[in-house]
Amino acid sequence: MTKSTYKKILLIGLDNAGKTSIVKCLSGTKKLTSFSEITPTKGNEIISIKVLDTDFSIWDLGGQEAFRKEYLSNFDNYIPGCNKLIFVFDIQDTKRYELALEYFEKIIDLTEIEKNANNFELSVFFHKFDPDLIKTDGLDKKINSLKDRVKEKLDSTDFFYQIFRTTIYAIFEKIVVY
Ligand SMILES: Nc1nc2c(ncn2[C@@H]2O[C@H](COP(=O)(O)OP(=O)(O)OP(=O)(O)O)[C@@H](O)[C@H]2O)c(=O)[nH]1
Ligand SMILES: [Mg+2]
Repeated sequence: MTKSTYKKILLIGLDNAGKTSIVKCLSGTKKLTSFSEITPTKGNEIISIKVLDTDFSIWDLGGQEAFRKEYLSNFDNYIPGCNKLIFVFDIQDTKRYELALEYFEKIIDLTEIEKNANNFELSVFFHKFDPDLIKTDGLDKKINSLKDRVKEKLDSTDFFYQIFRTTIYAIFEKIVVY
């Protein structure tokens, strides 16, 4: 029997970015109405999910201001042993791009100082990239400059990173039945 591995994931971003909804998707929620029952996360919640031989421990760090301050002051309570950090930006919340970037940059600085797991990875989710999103010229430009700022920050580190577009509304399926 193969030994199961353990991976710790930190999910970070401003309040309302969609972190808890993403966890629900990752845990395989089929009940779509459960998404409307999600309330803002108070502090941090640790969710365990087993996928094949890996036990994932997902730390969903509620993003309200008081909690953000706590993580930034005591990041050494959160980052040790972390294998993957996912930072979530709500790309529809253009008014708070600056605030989100400020938080992101502080988290990256602290991660550089504190992280100690081997093969640590970093992902950035450009979330709420919904299929019906109306991408006006203005929004496109804002998203591109957000991407440039994120890249600029991460290129100054030696982290391996990837940036993804994500949405919880990717529900169309096409499966051959005949
Ligand atoms: N349009 C859209 N809305 C989303 C998406 N993902 C989440 N939401 C909505 O965004 C709101 C906030 O979602 P949460 O998952 O509670 O956000 P959070 O980042 O956990 O917020 P905190 O717990 O306060 O840090 C909810 O109304 C969700 O339904 C998405 O992909 N697209
Ligand atoms: Mg939450």
